[in-house]
Amino acid sequence: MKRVMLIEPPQLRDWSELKGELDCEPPVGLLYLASALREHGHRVEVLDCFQKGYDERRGFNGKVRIGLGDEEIAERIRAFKPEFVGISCIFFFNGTMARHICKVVKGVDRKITTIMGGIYPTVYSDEVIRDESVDVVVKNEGEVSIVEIVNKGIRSGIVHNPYVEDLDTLPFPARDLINIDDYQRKAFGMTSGRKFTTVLTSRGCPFKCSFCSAHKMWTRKTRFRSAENVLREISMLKELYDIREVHFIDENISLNKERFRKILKGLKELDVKWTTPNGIALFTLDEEDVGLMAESGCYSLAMAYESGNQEVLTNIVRKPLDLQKARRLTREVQRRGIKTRGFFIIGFPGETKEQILDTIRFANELELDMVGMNCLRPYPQTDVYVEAEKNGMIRGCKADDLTTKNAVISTREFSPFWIKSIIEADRFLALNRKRVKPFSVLFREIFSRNGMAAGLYVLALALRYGRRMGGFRPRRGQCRAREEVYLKRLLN
Ligand code: B12
Ligand code: SF4
Repeated sequence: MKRVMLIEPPQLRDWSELKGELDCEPPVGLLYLASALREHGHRVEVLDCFQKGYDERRGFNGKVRIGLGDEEIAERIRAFKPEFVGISCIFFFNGTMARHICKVVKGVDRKITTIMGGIYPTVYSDEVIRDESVDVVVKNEGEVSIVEIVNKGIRSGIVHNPYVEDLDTLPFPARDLINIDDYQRKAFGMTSGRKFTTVLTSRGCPFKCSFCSAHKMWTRKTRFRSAENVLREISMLKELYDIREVHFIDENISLNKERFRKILKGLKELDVKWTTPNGIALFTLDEEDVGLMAESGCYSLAMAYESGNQEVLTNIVRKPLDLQKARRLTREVQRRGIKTRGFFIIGFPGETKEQILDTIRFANELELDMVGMNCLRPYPQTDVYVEAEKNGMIRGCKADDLTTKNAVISTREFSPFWIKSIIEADRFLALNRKRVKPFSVLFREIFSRNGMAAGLYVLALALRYGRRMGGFRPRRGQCRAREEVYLKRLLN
């Protein structure tokens, strides 16, 4: 039996990201590693520095570090006395922080073996292994490798194992090592208020969107857990932790229709609400699916449209999404009373300013409940990265710079500054204004609340619609005309 500590590092963010509530979800990857290690008789502790120090902010390398401080982390390592410490880095822009935590571990005891895994060390393995605080780098999926390292006592080098073929053979994530109650914040900006947690039902996506880095981690072959295995996990979550809502964090949960529909049927029977905060691929769905999703407890959906211009979507983003279909399905989702959130990306090499404005018009037209307008981050080894680098569009850009609000690409058409100003402009463009809901949805929302809560909700609605009718807030038609004038100004 060996003692292994698994660490989720603090997160580095841009100061501008601190405006809203930050998402904080359980480190599912580490929990999968923990259960694999425990199956082999090892003792494991999980330290989520981001969650444990959620309210702590410190300056770090010109950014803000959110999470526990070094002294507190060192103290916890001293208390557990691990022989191995695994550090996760699933974000490119958190690489410097993850390496810093390896240094903290070595500061406690140089004899502890540090292991780093996740997409950052997978892509930058040769560079990361040269860091004197990092002993072992794991490429790609971690369950088999971490067990091999600890069992064999591997103390240095790059470890790379084949993928687990049958995901049903993996034990469920060791959620008893965290406190699920600590993760009940407004995850990804959405929750219906029930006790929730995240579940992963598949790994990998076969599509070739030019900006996406998923295949670097999982390849383009999708491996699915069986519907039965997924439903068993959810039923266990309900029994053990009283979970009433599930957030599916798959890249593409609806890819295999038959399996997806089986999961929907099971969710309905389990009476659990659900959502897809990481996005659902609209091009894999039809109207019938949307109906089944609503009936099975889906209350909110994030949808990845990326662009509102078909030419950009097809030829530059290379996402197989038809915008007419996207419009139709979005209306259907809204008609079913499901909340909508849309993800968009602007600033692709080859995109024109006018095409970027089409994306804003499209986002506006859909009247989503929430719009996530992001600038393109050229993740290493993706198609957009290769093209932008070849054409000198991202000079001097490092992994640390690939944060959500930071534009780094400059083309003949636009500068990073222009892209940033468009992102900032989304609040003037009223993209996130409240949608006028159909009466059937309003009634359902009122009657699903009881007593006092229903009364307050009706009052809030009356105020909102009163302001709109009284002319304090522009009506939809007026808003569009005003926005169009604003957009035209942005072109210059
Ligand atoms: C949950 C989640 C979060 C959670 C993080 C929770 C956590 N600590 O894990 C929260 C809400 C905090 C979050 C935030 C963001 N996220 Co996020 N998130 C995810 C999501 C949906 C699931 C992660 C997960 O659990 N995967 C499942 C597990 C099994 O995989 P895994 O974590 O990669 O772990 C495996 C391997 O990587 C490896 N491994 C991992 N760690 C270690 C450690 C060791 C020692 C070893 C040996 C192996 C190992 O083994 C694991 C098991 O096989 C992914 C998408 C996805 N499906 O992966 C996006 C994803 C990671 N997020 C992404 C992004 C962009 C963001 C945000 C910028 C979004 C935003 N606009 O705010 C922020 C940034 C946060 C920040 N500044 O640091 C991108 C990252 C892109 C990149 N390559 O950098 C992803 C890939 C989504 C996407 N397709 O674009 N996110
Ligand atoms: S569909 Fe989603 S996960 Fe698949 S390649 Fe495109 S962006 Fe990546």
